[in-house]
Amino acid sequence: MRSLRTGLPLAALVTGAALLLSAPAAHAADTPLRDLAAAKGKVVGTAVTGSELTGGYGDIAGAQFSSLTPGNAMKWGTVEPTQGSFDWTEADQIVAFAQAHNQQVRGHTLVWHSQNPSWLTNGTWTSAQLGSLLQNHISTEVGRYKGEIAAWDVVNEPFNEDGTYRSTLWYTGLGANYIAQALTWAHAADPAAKLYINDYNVEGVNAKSTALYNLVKSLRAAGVPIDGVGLQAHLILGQVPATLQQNIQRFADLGVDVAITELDVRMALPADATKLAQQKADFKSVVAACVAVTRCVNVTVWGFTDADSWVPGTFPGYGAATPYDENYAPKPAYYGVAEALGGTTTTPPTGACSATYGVTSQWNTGFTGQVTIACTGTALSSWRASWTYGAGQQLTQAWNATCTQSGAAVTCTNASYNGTVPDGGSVTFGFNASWSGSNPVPVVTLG
Ligand code: G2I
Repeated sequence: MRSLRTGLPLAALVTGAALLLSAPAAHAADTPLRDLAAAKGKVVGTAVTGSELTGGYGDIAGAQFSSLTPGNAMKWGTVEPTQGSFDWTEADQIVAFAQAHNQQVRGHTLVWHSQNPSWLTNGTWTSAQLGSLLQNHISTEVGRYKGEIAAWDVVNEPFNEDGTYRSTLWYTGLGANYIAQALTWAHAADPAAKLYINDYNVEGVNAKSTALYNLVKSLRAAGVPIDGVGLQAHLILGQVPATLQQNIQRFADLGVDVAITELDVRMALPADATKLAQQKADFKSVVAACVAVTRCVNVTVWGFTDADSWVPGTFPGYGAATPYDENYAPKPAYYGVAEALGGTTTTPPTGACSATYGVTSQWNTGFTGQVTIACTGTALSSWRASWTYGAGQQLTQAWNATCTQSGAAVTCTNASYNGTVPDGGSVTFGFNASWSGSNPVPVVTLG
């Protein structure tokens, strides 16, 4: 039997005491995204947080994606918080996970105006000092991971919206040539890594993307090692640029690769079925534009779950920007990606409610558990959750639900006050139970 949610054998999931396992009403496509992408000659990736790479999050990251980008772990402020003292813990963890799962790593990012250590941004440096600091940083980090990184976002976000150079410590201190220098230093440290310039709001043909285009063209003409362009694609619902594919194509025609590096599609909360359907169409059209251009090599989402997205923290009132909901159930957007990669959807992705079982604490004879019922794109007015205990566990008490156990079969129905699960909302009930020997996590059925 295979988990509908992750595509992994269930046995592979049943590890760890507090593992969450859900039984979504909508079924994940049978073929993982990474296999669909491979059949199209593409790589599909996600940004990740190293500390999360266990349990259900790790299962999905490993099963569905063929590329990982550290969301923050390789930024200068993370790896060298104090000058000369390095912390590679999270970056190493992500690289090791990727290698264990036969995944590429996109290194992100070497030269940026943001998330730099304060010793760097607060220092006073001559141009020569700044140049050697940057060269050392690039040589150290790229050198450490030599042979292990498929592509580096060497320079991140160098342009203003009007196509002029952004005034950063690098531009101000070193002039526009910092870009060529950074690429050259990175190439010296790992000649096999593909070197990218990465920016946002450069998905369609506009002043900013044209400035990027002209820069790449001139770098190519000057023999500077530039292999690719990253289009971040932090998009707003319903606003995929009509010129996306044309724009990807014009970069490809310069002789560089293109990657969609940070795809997400944010919406005003709460999510509802109409918005989720639009989001599916948006994800699908972005992935389809990449599939249509041979040199578009990678589509990476900026976090695969709404539980791990930068959007709500930066745009209050907005969220639900990724292909999986906060309970790790695939959303319509997931199927949009799958369909653009040639996959077929086994059930209509109009909406789903899922039940997620978790053990919240456990002691030698008993444990406390909970089940969360969550809906996106649809709603419930009453519910029943049932499961079978496989190792003699016995319910002793339940709250926020009426539960009965007959033999191994447990059935819980809503209390008088919590039958309604709204679209975009959830309900949780809890229980105590006894166990001995082992306490395997059951699969919960809703119905
Ligand atoms: O801002 C979205 C992305 C735009 N393009 C470049 C990406 O590198 C950038 O990623 C985000 C991360 O996803 C966020 O996680 O960059 C943000 C910073 O500009 C990251 O946010 C930071 C928070 O601001 C910090 O408070 C927090 O300590 O994440 C840090 C680590 O969780």
